[in-house]
Amino acid sequence: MRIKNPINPAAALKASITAARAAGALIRRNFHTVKRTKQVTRHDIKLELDVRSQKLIEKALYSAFPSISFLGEESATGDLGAPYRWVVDPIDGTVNYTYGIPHACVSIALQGRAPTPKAADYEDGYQTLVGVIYDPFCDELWTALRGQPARLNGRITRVSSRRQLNDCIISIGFAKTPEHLAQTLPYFNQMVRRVRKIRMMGAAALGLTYVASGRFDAYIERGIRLWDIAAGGLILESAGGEFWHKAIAGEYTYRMIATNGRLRRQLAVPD
Ligand code: LIP
Repeated sequence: MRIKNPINPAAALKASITAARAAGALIRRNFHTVKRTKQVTRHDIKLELDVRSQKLIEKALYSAFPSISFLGEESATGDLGAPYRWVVDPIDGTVNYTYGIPHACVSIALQGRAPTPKAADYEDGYQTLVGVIYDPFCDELWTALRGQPARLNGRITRVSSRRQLNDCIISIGFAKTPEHLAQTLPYFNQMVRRVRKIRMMGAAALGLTYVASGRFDAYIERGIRLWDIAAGGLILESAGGEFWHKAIAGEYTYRMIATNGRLRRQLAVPD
């Protein structure tokens, strides 16, 4: 499928960086303020600030690209089957942020309908063209344009070259539902004996960028959502890594094995 009036990826990257930095500043400014919750469940918290951050990002992106639809963690606008869509997590790591743990970020991806089914990254026919992840606490900005090397604060960044699990630090995420927790615990139990260390950081987008920059050698999570992984997946692949993911039950829900490109067989998760 050929898209009429293709979007200029470099211009989309510029607009995404501006929006990510603005949302990052909002998140940073409110770090020590009382957090107003919008929704609290057994394993998750949603803040009013999640909505404010998303509104700020949506406004900034809309002013630059009024025709592109918007799929955010908090809400969606426009035709989500359109040739292009933004996929945004306004605060990834909200529970960390709520508890005053400075490990959270903004994640912005631009996706387009793939020209052929083979070129699609996701089962619904989309591919990620631009990825931006900004950590306002470490002032770290990861960026990627499809087909170009990934960058951290402007410098090319690469995955690690470790091949043996017992040399590796892997990250495992525990999603929000009792089912995903129950499915992940036996895997955690198995892996903790086979790797150097396991880290559970609570922000999927940073989990992917940490693999992209060789800090982790792999990151695994079941029950993760598209807005948590869209930008990070492109950044990881553009840094030489492997971003294996598969749609599972639930809207925009996936299971994922993200690695430095040398470990998936050793990490394989039974169905
Ligand atoms: C979080 C993810 C994390 C996962 C949490 C939650 P949020 O995203 O980054 O990996 O384990 O359950 O989904 O809700 O902070 O944007």
